[in-house]
Amino acid sequence: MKLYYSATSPFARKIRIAAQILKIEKQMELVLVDVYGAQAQEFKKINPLIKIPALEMQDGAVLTNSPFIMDYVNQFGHGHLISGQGPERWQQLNMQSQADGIIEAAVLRLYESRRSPHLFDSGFDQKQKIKIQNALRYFEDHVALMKSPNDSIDWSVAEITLICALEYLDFRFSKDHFLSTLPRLREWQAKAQQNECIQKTRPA
Ligand SMILES: N[C@@H](CCC(=O)N[C@@H](CS)C(=O)NCC(=O)O)C(=O)O
Repeated sequence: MKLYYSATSPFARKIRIAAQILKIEKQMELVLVDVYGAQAQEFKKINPLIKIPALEMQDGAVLTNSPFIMDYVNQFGHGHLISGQGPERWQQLNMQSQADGIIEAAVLRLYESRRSPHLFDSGFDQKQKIKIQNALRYFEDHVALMKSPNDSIDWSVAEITLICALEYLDFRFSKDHFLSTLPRLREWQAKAQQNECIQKTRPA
């Protein structure tokens, strides 16, 4: 397998964490891609959307979009990152979706902040910020449903995606102090950060 990634991409980080948990990282070659640089033209042949992550699977075909890639690596590694059936499955997928939404809104804010100052749309930025706050409040209220932050071996796609979202907010928007009024989530994050798979995949 080949994972096209960048060191700072939180979507790609989800897959790198999953590979560590599933102990398949030796079977996953990491290929660094700068989607904003000269490589973009070449990478377009792999993912026409020019987005990372993208995974070249065992049979050579390509899979894009991190939730689908999660599904594939979970099956490949015979893991338990996604429950097979019942309400727990939908709960995990919904939590993955909420945490992915936090990342998406944060990435949009980053892109907006990179526009020339006179083009920066503070209303758009504020809308994305509110989405992030709403979803974080959802996790604060549902933290009891999350698996133990101390033991990444037990994690599902929900915990993996949430920690990537929280660390991405710290990485790009630490000034916003998003967790200042969310003590349960803060505690969850502090414990989750002690896991080796988090420390090993953190952008330098
Ligand atoms: N839904 C996609 C989102 C992927 C995504 O937006 N990746 C960002 C990097 S974090 C990217 O490649 N952005 C380049 C662009 O949008 O032009 C996923 O979950 O994989």
